[in-house]
Amino acid sequence: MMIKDSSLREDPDLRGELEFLARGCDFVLPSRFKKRLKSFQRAQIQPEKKPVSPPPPPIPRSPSPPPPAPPPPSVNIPRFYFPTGLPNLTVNIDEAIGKVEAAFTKLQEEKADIYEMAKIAKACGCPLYWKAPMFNCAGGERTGFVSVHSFIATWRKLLHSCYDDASKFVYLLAKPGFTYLEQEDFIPLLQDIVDTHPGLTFLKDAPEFHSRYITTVIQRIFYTVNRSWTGRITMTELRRSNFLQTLALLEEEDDINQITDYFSYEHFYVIYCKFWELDTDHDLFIDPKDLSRYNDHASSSRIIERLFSGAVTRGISVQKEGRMSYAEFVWFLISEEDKKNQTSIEYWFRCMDLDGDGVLSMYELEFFYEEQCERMEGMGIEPLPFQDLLCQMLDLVKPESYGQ
Ligand SMILES: [Ca+2]
Ligand SMILES: [Ca+2]
Repeated sequence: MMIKDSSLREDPDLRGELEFLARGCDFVLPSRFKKRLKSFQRAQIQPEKKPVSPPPPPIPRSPSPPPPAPPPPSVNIPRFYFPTGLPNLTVNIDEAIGKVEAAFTKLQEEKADIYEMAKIAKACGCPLYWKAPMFNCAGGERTGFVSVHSFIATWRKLLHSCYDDASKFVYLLAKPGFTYLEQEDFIPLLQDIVDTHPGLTFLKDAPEFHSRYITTVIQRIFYTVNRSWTGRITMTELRRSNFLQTLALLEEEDDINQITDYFSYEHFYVIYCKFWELDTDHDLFIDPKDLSRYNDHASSSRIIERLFSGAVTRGISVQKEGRMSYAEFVWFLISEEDKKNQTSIEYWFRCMDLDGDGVLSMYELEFFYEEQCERMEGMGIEPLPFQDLLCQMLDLVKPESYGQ
């Protein structure tokens, strides 16, 4: 039996069936039926054309919002990222606060000045030399003392948001709301160490050296701890370093020269004297000519040029004026004296990576070797040809791709 297409469309029952099928079905249809279904679907999509009336002007409308994202699968992933340390539920904050309050009751008018802050730091269970940052964070810097109320408010806030030493230390030292430490944030801490550490009492009569010592220690801290070279020490960098442990050691060791990391006065003295010798006009800056005299002209003029090019220093003043500050000299000296530490390796790598592509090419190595060869020839020593040296280096390093 043949059914005409037109009669098919008129049949309400069949139309309903077709509409149902057009919505989607998953049983197999005879091919003839499929063809009809297709033409029906097309008719549904394309509304009948009315050639007489002009099309309506487009109505500007905002794009419809995207459909809401499907709800996330209900899998419980335990929290694994704790930027301020792992919360310790066994710590009783009220008990900790009680101890601090008790320490304050022993003080006149329940106020602490910077000297009495030592007792408060110990009542808080902190290393002694956290006292100045604690004092300043609670507003002591402005008024010359901290009251029990202002300190407890600060300390309670800290205990509720910081769960390990690194996060507490950053909270105390950083500018309000910051999660990293910049160089100047360390000044009050170090000034307090200069003022109160028994190993530095002789500095009392030499205030002009306070800032030099403080600058040196800050540079050493950033040289070792700020492995990202950003000028900002993060909590993660602090946790990976030995800085907080070293700071805590200061309290037990009266001879500051025993603390060879960061704080040694002898180390400062050596670094500063070397700088003083080079800085003949004592304006606290040296130029390439001054630096070339370091260690009996050991550095080549090409590497010195790179040292002043901004490859290993920050700030435009250096590049502009071709001079190196005392702070930058500290970095140079540590890198020069200890070529094995990570920062030192990166320091010299940056100097030699002329095009800054993160790879030392044969050309870059040859560029620096060339000048040393000339100098050796000048001294009557026959230098090793670069090719031979290169072979030795390639054997040693075994680079993944040849020539890099
Ligand atoms: Ca100078
Ligand atoms: Ca390169």
